[in-house]
Amino acid sequence: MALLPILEFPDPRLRTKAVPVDPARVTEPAFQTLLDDMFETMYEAPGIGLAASQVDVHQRFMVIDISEEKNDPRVFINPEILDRAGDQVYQEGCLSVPGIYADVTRSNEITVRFVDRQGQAQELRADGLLAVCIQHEMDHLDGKLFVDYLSPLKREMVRKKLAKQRRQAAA
Ligand code: QAP
Ligand code: CO
Repeated sequence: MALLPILEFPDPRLRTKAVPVDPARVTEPAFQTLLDDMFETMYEAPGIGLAASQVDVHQRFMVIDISEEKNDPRVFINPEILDRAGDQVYQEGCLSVPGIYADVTRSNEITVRFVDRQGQAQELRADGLLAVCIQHEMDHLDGKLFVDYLSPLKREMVRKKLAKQRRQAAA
């Protein structure tokens, strides 16, 4: 097991559009180890979701665990949203934008098709926080960050705040 470095805004690599995973590769040891390393990295942060893009792997998958007890690990490979209903506003954060939180409006309920860590096709109806998290992580796979929903001025303030945080951490 290993902790993976997380890319941070405004790193241009976070803008990469991820390519689909070959489902035949999912059960290979190298891919399973990468999933374990992503869970370890997410739990250590601590976070509730981590997309492969955030650890500089530009393939379409993510790990999520929204449970309090951190005992409900979920893997979504090649996710696709089949259906959406309603809107919800949630105050989001992101391991790639540390210390920044902002309200984002997303679908309240989604139906998502994906491949699980056993390589099996699945369909899931999700709402509430899980639905938010899936949509947030799927945005990463398309090179999109939650701060992109903010105005350009607010996004610039976020960039400056992160630069200052990094300067102070280094000093
Ligand atoms: C995405 O985010 C998400 O700023 C996952 O200093 C967020 O795990 C989906 C984190 C909210 C739905 C709702 C953020 C940890 C973790 C920080 C995360 C930080 C330390 C964010
Ligand atoms: Co994120």
